[in-house]
Amino acid sequence: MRLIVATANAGKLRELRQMLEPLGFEVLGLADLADRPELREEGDSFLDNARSKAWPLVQSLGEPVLADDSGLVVDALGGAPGVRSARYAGPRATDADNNRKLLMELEGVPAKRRTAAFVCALVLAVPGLGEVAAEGRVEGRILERPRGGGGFGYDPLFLVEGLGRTAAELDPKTKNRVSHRGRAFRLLLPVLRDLGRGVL
Ligand code: ITT
Repeated sequence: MRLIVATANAGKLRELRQMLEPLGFEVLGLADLADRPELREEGDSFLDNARSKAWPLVQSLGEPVLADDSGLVVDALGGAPGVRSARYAGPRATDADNNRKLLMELEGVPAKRRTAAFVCALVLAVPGLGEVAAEGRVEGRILERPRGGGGFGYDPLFLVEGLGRTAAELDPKTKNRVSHRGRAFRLLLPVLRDLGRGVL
């Protein structure tokens, strides 16, 4: 069974594919679709934004869609970059630009006040049925310089609570086990299994 993942982010797609393929799904990202509606993310919550990526696609394709909206919430920055994580350093910001801006904003903030969390909202929207949503979270701390070559986005700056390693120092399986995305995914697992088996 096909499952469209409403993302243009290659890092997210890679991780979600690793989680979904063992359930028997053929996973397609936005880049695999011939034409797609413009997806807007203007909400103030990860959940609203995930919904607004999932439903226009369900409407235009008539098949199930999984959407991910995620980001980094930094306590010393009042929750920023939050839902604006992808565009933190500007509308066309790269991961490197965003990481640079984050380090600048946190300059002089001591280690014990650099607490943060990654949050991920997943919405599975199924035509004619409705949606299920889940949110996952992982706690951590922002380092003063990047470490590790894996993952994507803010991973090299995010020291995962209790592991002593950044998210970019984890192998893909370990990242999926402890990450915000992995946690949200496991909450949706029973429904995804039923969808995959065609009994939803
Ligand atoms: P789509 O909307 O097409 O899915 P996007 O990259 O714009 O792609 P978001 O609006 O959800 O997605 O932004 C997510 C931001 O948070 C983006 O800057 C990511 O780099 C960052 N992010 C999310 N999950 C992450 C993770 O597991 N590791 C590192 N950074 C992450």
